[in-house]
Amino acid sequence: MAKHIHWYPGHIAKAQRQLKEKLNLVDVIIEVIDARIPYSSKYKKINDLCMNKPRLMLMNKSDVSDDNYNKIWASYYKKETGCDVIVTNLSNKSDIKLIIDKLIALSKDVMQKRIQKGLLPRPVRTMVIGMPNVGKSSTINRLVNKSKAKTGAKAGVTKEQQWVRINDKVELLDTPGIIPTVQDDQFQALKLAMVNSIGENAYDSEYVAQKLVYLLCEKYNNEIRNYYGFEDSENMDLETIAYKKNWIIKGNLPDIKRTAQYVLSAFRSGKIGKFTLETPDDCAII
Ligand SMILES: Nc1nc2c(ncn2[C@@H]2O[C@H](COP(=O)(O)OP(=O)(O)O)[C@@H](O)[C@H]2O)c(=O)[nH]1
Ligand SMILES: [Mg+2]
Repeated sequence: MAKHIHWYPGHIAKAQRQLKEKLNLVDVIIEVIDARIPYSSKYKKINDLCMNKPRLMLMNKSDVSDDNYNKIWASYYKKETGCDVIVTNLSNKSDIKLIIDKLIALSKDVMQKRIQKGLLPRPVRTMVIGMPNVGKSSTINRLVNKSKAKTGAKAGVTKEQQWVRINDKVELLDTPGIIPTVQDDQFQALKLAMVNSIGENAYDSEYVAQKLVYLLCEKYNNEIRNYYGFEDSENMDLETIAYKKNWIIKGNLPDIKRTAQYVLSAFRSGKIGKFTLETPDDCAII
């Protein structure tokens, strides 16, 4: 099995430049990360990118991540970054309201500074950034639906982008900023693949699924044993799962391909349980 995860950095410098141009237009940045991998889904050079602008961090997908670690990570990042951090499940209306409330709170500081600089008051401008698949578009959609906003083009913004009025205090850029998942660390790349943040053709699903089973066994041994029905004597691997399911292909071999897909989707949907794949300790951060 090919072990290396590949990516194609050719377009990345250009994307980074375009992202910076967009970030220049906003006052407050909404940074979305995946709560199942709070370290690997967070861009390490975010401070350089965000130029000291106030930031609201969303640790998203809390419905499929470990409640205990949601709390640990949120307070860890609050302390480390000084940003407001909220744990979100975008299906929760109350979480959408919380995001809006936090934006309004942050907008007070921003507007105060504008007034001090002698600038005219206006709604605070915000945009959503993050790696692929963390929930950027969902965040935008939920904020916009909530506001039943009318959209309107604004001067100085390219025509593909529009400011959407969330309420009389907040305007949101209707397209997210995508931070490419460039990872020089193969273990981080592997975890991004596990949560579906890397395109499927960049990795070997069977390899990633097997590593996922091992990692979950390390962290959530009981839950995994129960879900797959592993006996003490059995290897906790794809082959065993395939035989248990009776997924056999020609030559009486276990159908590893099918098993890998099953394992990945069971984890990603949260069917097995609410799991977080990394802790501040095992990432030895910053
Ligand atoms: N379980 C769960 N899934 C979510 C949540 N927010 C978004 N998603 C899902 O994650 C996937 C990627 O979301 P999307 O907004 O397209 O991510 P983007 O690539 O960052 O724009 C979609 O299938 C969403 O339905 C959440 O809070 N919980
Ligand atoms: Mg999107």
